[in-house]
Amino acid sequence: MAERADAELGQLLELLAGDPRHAYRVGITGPPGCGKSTLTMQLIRELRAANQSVAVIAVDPSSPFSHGALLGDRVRMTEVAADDDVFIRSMATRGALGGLSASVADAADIFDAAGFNYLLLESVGVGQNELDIAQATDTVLLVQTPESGDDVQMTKAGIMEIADIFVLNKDDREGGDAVHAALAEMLHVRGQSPSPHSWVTPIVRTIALQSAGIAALCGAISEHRMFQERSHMLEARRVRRNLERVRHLVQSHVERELWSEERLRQLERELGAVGAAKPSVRRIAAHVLAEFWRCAGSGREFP
Ligand SMILES: Nc1nc2c(ncn2[C@@H]2O[C@H](COP(=O)(O)OP(=O)(O)OP(=O)(O)O)[C@@H](O)[C@H]2O)c(=O)[nH]1
Ligand SMILES: [Mg+2]
Repeated sequence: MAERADAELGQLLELLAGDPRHAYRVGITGPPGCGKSTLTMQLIRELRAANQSVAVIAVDPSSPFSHGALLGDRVRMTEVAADDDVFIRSMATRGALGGLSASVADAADIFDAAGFNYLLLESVGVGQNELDIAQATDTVLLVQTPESGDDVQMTKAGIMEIADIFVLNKDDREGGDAVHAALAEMLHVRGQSPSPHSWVTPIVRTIALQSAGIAALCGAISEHRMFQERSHMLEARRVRRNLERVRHLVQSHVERELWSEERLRQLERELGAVGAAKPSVRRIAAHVLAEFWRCAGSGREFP
């Protein structure tokens, strides 16, 4: 429903607004096939054992990397399908208004109001996705594997920095120690030192297929949550998130108003007109803006 972003959804979100409940949002991202879905399944088990209800959104980035893996995920996830306190759905990002973070945030509002304790958000890390995940969640798990040795050095700094917790999954395979060392070195270079005011990104080693390391991972998530609550960073993170959402909504509304098909065609004609001296692009832009403000001020519709 949140993908439709229509008036109905707007009304529903309006009704839900002001509900003080919050599902704690955990993002699980990392390269294709690193074990995100398997880890998600294990986290569901662990959280259910602690009597926590869990909603899961598996984001399908509609990219050539996903190879229809989501279908496989769904099959595996039928294991928990009968449990009323677990809700799983996948969302396509293709064509979603405002991209991943906007539609996920709308869906998350609905899960909040439904009273879920946790919301897990799985998304394959490609391009902009990781940054959207960080935007939409309270704790980000960045999953690596023993095979991601060279990637640790190569991954853009900005991506590594979104990790609140590193998960080194598939630790049953060769090479885990080297990747662990590379991650630890990177964190050291970043100058992380323990203090009550800064979070030291832990590296948790797991074998999701064998349920190994999952309790430690849940422990790390709880600690990050408590750290953020104590330091009021959680509140700040949620305020920042909502600020971005408001900004996005306003921006896309203004964009839609400004750039009708008709206006774009008209501008194309103006810019392509032969003969008479053409006004500069700056002058045309100023003209469009002036017209827009005039209409906004007078309550008239922008032509
Ligand atoms: N050896 C080993 N294999 C694992 C482990 N965890 C997951 N796998 C396997 O790795 C493959 C991919 O796992 P998924 O959980 O689907 O990975 P994913 O990151 O969700 O994949 P995408 O959503 O396609 O990006 C599957 O065949 C899993 O069984 C592990 O700890 N050790
Ligand atoms: Mg998956």
